[in-house]
Amino acid sequence: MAVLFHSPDEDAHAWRRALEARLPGIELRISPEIGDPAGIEAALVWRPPPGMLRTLPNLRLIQSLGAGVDGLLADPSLPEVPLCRLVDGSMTRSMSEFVLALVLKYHRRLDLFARAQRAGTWAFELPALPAATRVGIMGLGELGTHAAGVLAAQGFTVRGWSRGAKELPGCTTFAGADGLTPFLTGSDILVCLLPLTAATRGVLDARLFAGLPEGARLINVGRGAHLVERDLLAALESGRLAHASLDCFAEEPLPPGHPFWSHPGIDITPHVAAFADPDSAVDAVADNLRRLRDGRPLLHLVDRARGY
Ligand code: NDP
Ligand code: OXD
Repeated sequence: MAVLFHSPDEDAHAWRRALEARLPGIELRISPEIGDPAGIEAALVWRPPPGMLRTLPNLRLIQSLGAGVDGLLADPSLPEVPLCRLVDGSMTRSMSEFVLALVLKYHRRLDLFARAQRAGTWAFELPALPAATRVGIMGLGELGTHAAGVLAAQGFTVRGWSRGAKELPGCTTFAGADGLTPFLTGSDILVCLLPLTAATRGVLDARLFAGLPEGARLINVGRGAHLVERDLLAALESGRLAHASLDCFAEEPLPPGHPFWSHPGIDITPHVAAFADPDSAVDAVADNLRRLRDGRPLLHLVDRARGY
């Protein structure tokens, strides 16, 4: 089976080695060297240029190399073949690690101490116990559920919000539009781990910030377009939000001169919250390729109507 590989952010040769070890005989064609497009039956992709997949007449599977498929679904010419997203333990663990690091930064007041240092102030303050810090996670899917467990194990008070009702051990859960207000009221640190869909675009806006406790912190590891940027700047200005940690941006890389770069209330990371190590993620990808070959049901299919 010939399989296209396109991912500007990853080591294609590491993926080739890992796939060949699991699927002897696989023909991995690394873009732009794709050979005869008619021979390609599956595409393993992260951020392919719009229109690229439309040129493959015999494509039967689009396997995203990322968890989020908003970029793929934004391509109006995306072929109507099964689209699967990446669910992988290494990615899930790296996201939880990152969220925990940022929650600890806020819980231990490291943002305030950094500010105090810049002002030359000895801002002595001991932290409360983790249980006194309420962390609210928007999105209780593969990543949000795991992060909730890691935070709960660390002793934080964890709350979660999802579209449909869920029960998670150690986490108070809320669902849907009716659950949003009570969820927000009790979230000192808000973590966005939603997929970007028509329903969630711009969800992190002034109205939502107004529902949080005064001085709340925001961690956005979902997508940049979840956030209404001017509303964040206004919320930081008014003190409604004390600080924000942003990993994803509407435009990436964040353009030079963007007000977020120099804002004292914003920490920026360059979309690195979670990553899939090929030696781990290859198992999920190889499994779906085998399923495709054998005509068995694919795993982690995206519901295109829902958008995730
Ligand atoms: P999942 O599809 O497993 O989970 C999505 C969760 O969001 C589900 O709990 C779902 O609810 C909930 N949700 C979706 N729409 C709504 C809505 N309208 N209102 C309330 N809840 C909603 O996704 P993952 O956990 O695997 O990934 C989440 C996102 O994380 C990705 O889409 C991507 O954008 C981002 N990501 C960022 C990375 C980074 O490095 N910054 C790396 C990887 C992912 P329900 O359970 O009811 O369906
Ligand atoms: C993803 C990402 O969606 O890296 O996997 O953002």
